[in-house]
Amino acid sequence: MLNGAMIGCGFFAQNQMHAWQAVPGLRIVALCDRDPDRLAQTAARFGVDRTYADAAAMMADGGFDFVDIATTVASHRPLVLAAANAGLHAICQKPFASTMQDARAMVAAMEQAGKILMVHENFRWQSPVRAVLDALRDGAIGRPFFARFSFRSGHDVFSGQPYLATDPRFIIQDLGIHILDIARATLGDVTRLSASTARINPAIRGEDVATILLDHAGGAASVVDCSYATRRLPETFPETLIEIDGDRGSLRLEAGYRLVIQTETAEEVRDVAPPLLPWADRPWHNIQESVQIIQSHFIDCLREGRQPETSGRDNLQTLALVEAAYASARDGSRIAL
Ligand code: NAD
Ligand code: 89V
Repeated sequence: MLNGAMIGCGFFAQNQMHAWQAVPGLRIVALCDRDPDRLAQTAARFGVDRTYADAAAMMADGGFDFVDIATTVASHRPLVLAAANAGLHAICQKPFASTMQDARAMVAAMEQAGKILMVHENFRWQSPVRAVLDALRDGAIGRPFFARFSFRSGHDVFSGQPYLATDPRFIIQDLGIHILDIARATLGDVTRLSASTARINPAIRGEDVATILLDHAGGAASVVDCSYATRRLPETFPETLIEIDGDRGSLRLEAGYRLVIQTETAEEVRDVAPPLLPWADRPWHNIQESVQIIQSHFIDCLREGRQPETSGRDNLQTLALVEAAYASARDGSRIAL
């Protein structure tokens, strides 16, 4: 049996708690939140006895193998460093850090402690995205040379996550980070990038539209385009639509989780809709399923002593794209990575 402790009992941690309950051989034995109401409600909802307002006090009491850090970005560095000092494995929510310096410090501290650090970068674990990755790896369209990774929505994300309306950075840091990570998982690391951004919604502080052009090390080019200012039907939140051209065919992950693979001689259409887990609700079920998949992956890695696919070190590459996108959008430059 492995034991874990959750830090942060807010909006998204509820999904993480549900997902932990579905992982065999795993218990969340302690919860921590500075907000006493959220802490008490989450403890009652998931039947956890040990509760703390202070993460240091919880880690000092111990009795668990890892912490799951489900707080917003400002607290990530002190909490990950505290986990390293306490000799605990850690999962940390995205965005992992708001500077590369913070991110590198967290990776170094966990590596020195000899503990596993995974970033909860869950979008590449969505089963429709995995279907695309599998098709590519099976050679369904040959060698990819172009892709578009597109997330365009008018869904109100601000009511559940009010900080998204007030943070100076919005769509690249919150959502684009996932889509850039999918682009890396699909076509490999990036050598050059340029980006432009816009703020369409006057009621928010940061950018709600971003268009990012990427050159990948393997020779392919891609476009990552994101918008929370797009009013269209069908509303596709929270689907990432993907199209990839290869030298032997093309594939498209279309709205409604329809995967179309075309070659010169055949067309195959697959329904790759994610299942609606018993605790999930539409339209979030796609994301919720990926939470269960990534958390199961983390536990497999702990048991087998191997690095997660979405480790802290891997996430440095995704974060570098976020930083480069903001820098490019600011001054119009094309950035080498
Ligand atoms: P939230 O504000 O609703 O919850 C965060 C909680 O952490 C709050 O209850 C707060 O009191 C607590 N907290 C903050 N610092 C703390 C500390 N040092 N010690 C103890 N408690 C502390 O935020 P949220 O919407 O749940 O988002 C949390 C993170 O999850 C964000 O980084 C967000 O980007 C991410 N998120 C990820 C996904 C995804 O699909 N991967 C979806 C939504 C949110
Ligand atoms: O996945 C996320 O990080 C969320 C949302 C889908 C709303 O962008 O914040």
